Amino acid sequence: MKYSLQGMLFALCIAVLVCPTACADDGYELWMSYKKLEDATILEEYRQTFSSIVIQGQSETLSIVRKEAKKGLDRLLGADLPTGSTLTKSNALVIGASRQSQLIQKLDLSDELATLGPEGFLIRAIEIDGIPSIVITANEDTGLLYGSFHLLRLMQNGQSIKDIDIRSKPRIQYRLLNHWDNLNGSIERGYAGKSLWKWNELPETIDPRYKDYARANASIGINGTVVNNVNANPVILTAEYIAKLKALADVFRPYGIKLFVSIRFSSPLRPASNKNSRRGGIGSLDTADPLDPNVQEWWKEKAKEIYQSIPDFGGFLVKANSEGMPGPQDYDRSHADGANMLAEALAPYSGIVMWRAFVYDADVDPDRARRAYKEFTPLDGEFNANIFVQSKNGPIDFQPREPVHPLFGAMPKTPLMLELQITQEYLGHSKHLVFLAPMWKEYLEFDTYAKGQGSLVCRVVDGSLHNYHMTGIAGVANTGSDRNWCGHLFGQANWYAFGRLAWDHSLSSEAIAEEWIHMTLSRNNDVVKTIKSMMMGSWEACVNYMTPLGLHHIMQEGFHYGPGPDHAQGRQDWTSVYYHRADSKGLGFNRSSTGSQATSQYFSPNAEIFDNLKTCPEKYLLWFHHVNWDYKTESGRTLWEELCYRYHTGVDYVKAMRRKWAAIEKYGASHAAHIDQDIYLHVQEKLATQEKDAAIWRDTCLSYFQKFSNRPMPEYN
Ligand code: GCV
Repeated sequence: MKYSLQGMLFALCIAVLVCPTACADDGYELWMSYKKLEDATILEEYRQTFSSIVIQGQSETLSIVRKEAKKGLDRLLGADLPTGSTLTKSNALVIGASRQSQLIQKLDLSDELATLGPEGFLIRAIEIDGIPSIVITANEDTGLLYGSFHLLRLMQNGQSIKDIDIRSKPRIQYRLLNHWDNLNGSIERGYAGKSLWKWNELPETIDPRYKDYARANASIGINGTVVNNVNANPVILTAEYIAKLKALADVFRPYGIKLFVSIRFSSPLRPASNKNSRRGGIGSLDTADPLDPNVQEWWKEKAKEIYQSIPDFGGFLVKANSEGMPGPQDYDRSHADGANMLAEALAPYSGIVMWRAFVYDADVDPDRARRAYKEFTPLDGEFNANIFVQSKNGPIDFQPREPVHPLFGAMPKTPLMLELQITQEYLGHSKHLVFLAPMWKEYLEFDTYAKGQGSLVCRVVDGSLHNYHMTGIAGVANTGSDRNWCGHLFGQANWYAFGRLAWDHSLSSEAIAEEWIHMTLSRNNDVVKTIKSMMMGSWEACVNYMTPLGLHHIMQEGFHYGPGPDHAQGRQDWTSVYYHRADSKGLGFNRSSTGSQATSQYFSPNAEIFDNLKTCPEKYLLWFHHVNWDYKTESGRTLWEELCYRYHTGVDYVKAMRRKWAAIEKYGASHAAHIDQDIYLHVQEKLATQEKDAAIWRDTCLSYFQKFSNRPMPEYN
């Protein structure tokens, strides 16, 4: 051997030391790489503003705050700021809660803090003992953590903080990720590798990534996580797994994140003989009837056991009587009976139940879109106080675009938790660049008219419309073991956007996109503008090349990636033909008053607007109507021509995204704008796949529908 072991070790150490700045960016740091600011003016302002970091108080959360503030400021400023607990130098960043900080006590901010709740924060430029300071304060340490991340976000965005004066608190109380992670490490609808949770290593081994995950969530205000799939394995509630859950909860706690689990309703039953069955349990009972005292006792004992290990355990998420999962209806009991039994077991510990409304039993109604509404609205008022009914944004299933679920606004006595999907099950998996904030805003800003004009979905969800006593929003996670967390680098933007909107749904998609780009990719104006322009139209483009004009559920069966408009086998409401109903006359599902009458589930005037072909927004046309091929659309084109046009427009948008991305290649690693070469190539490759597969969508769907329309394909350049 030519090289000594010592020499090799030395080289390795050097590489490790140099790496944080010189190594290629692999996306691991998400929006928190805190790259040094390039703008000399703002850099100077920040350097003048901060010469030390002063934090008074002790807690695990405060240690995290200290580390984050130092890391962030040092990296952004290219400095090495002293940290301490006394204000000796001028111009400090002072962080603390008056409970533990004399410096904060002196400021007498109690009146203002009284309005901020347990998670809100205040950031203000203010003098303390004549020393100009930037103060971050809150009622609880979690608020200090959120405030610190917010300040760092503003600085990453190059905003002046000279006269900063911000008070912020979340509009929604429960802001949760839902992981559809299985105990064997796979993820249902996961496209970024395996599950982050290494169940076989827990509780002894704590993967460092658990902390990084919690930190990322805290940075965007997410305060809870449901760690396992709603298609739940009952084993999650065994003593062995409770010990593992406790280990995770201990990691998450200082980041303000509560742990929740999905449970299987039949858990009290004996294990099923078939391991793949969705029916068995982990107990020894022969019923899971929610009105049976033994079953009730079983759940009470289980709750007690969980809370002995995890005193701040959040509660249960339940998928019941849906897609083969067991539930109270197996015993002729209602959803409310089932949810109330679990809620009673959790109530002594302040735990909650999130009972999913994703049910679509064919016996309820021939139209799948009408089923959940019909099952749940009669139960309004029958759920215990610590229960959410959790509903997806639309009445079918996270389609590229759906009208809002008619349940929103229709359950004034039951807190509704909105379930969004961050993972792109029906939106190109982690292969397509699709920025989802504009879609989520479309739902949040939809006017239900439940209590007249202005009854927006966001007001249902934040509780202001019906005075809900608790409020919640959940996002089905897109994270996995891939080094960059989300598979596609731009998938990170959706995780980020979900957290930001959960905190404040009034933020615009543009503002969120801009923040994320600045923090993740570049602060160069041209680059930011270009990338933002790619992101902003990417969802509409995806709708166009997959399911324009209100089409839905025409994906490849099961896999849900490519097109499968001809799928006609098996369960009817899983086939494509059930949804598009193409025939020689036209296309679309008649849900109007002459059809399934799904339009009648909406409040007036939405019901009438959707019901009338002439007033129905074109984005929902084929959702609510069966439309003749020669029907004249708003553009003057016939339905057939418009359909062709939309499919082409979608693909053209992806082509344009590729061109735009190519145009920023000049901003390589050597340029101040600094798009890392590896990131550049990663996105370039993904966009090439997206263009190819978008064209497959267009060509497959158009040639399939042409067989029914019998009209020529218009020419496009
Ligand atoms: C977790 C759809 C998805 C399923 C998912 C289900 C649900 O049907 O395809 O993978 O199951 O929704 O939300 O429960």
